[in-house]
Amino acid sequence: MIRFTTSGESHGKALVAIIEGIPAGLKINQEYINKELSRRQQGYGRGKRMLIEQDKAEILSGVRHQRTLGSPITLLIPNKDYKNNQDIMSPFSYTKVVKPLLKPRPGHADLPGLIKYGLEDVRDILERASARETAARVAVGAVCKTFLKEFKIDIMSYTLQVGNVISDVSAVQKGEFWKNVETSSLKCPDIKAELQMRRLIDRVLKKGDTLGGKVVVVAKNVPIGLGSHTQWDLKFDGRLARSLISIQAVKSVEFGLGVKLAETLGSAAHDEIFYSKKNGFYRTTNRAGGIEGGLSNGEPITITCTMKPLPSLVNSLTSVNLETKKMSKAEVVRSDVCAVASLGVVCESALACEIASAFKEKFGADSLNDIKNNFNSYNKRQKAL
Ligand code: EPS
Repeated sequence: MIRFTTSGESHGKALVAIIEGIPAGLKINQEYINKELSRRQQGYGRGKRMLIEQDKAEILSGVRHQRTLGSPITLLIPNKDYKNNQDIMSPFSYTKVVKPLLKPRPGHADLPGLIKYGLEDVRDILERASARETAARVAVGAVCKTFLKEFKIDIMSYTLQVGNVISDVSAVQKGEFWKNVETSSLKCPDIKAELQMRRLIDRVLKKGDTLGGKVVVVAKNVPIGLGSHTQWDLKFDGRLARSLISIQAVKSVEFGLGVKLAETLGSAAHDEIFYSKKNGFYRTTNRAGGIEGGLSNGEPITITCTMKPLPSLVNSLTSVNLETKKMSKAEVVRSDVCAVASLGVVCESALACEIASAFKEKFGADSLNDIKNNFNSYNKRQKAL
């Protein structure tokens, strides 16, 4: 198993992540981790906070002379904005009076969080609920992606939709697709749609509102047989869905054809099986999104995630003052208009961690070389079929 935990508040001193289960002998490249962190920070529609932060991860443990030791890996990402919030976030004494935030924002963890934890200041909840935490997940994801790359497993994502603007993916030339995604300010392969998305973001910003959207995340070269049909909590789609739906603001996760399956006939909903001596078993469609019966089937894992419009609104919604119990507008705090482009990178990371974990369970060992041996012998068995 590979597992991780994160810690840290949005405007506190730093975010921390501890990853356990990465095998020994994996070469870690700090620049790659920082590149992934920077990809997450980009995107048209992000707020002013992104002008303050330039995320970099410091490795505190688990890596020696660029190689993993098999021990827990600790990553630390300082929050540059801490210096502007030292009184607000001080663990002990503070010099200035810090006014509590008393009007919970609908759609956030503010109200249920305060009630559950018996606290009074909305900030006590929002600091940890903030999507700033996803920076730590991306640092973890970069380590897991590094592990998966040893087995040629690649994970990428693109923006399918922002608000009501949908990219016409079929109109994009195959050779241009991923090039467009990485150069697009919204990670959108369809350049025309990207322009419309940007205009929409500009209009919505002026109104003090926010936008959601959809991203598609794809994992290529995942071997057949990750996950299992034998028990509910071993099913691969269930595991991947949990890792993705736990990302801040993600409200739905669809595999392959997803919700379209409701209106599709059975004869057009599945991926027929073919065989050739050269390719072994193969498919000509991937409607299942690479998972059948809770097991990866060797096709690209293809998942669409929907993000709700961010609930921190400049034109804020109706709420109640916690002290007076009088109707009031919710707190207005700095935020983004649209974070869909960042979501893609976070989804890649979440997927990388869960795939890496299932991969290690299947081919498990403490050293990377032992895992490679197990993987090669499994591939040999498959080829002999
Ligand atoms: C967020 C609010 C904004 C975002 C933040 C997520 O932060 P702030 O309140 O400091 O302006 O910028 O995202 C990040 C800081 C980040 O690194 O992605 C929220 O409320 O979730």
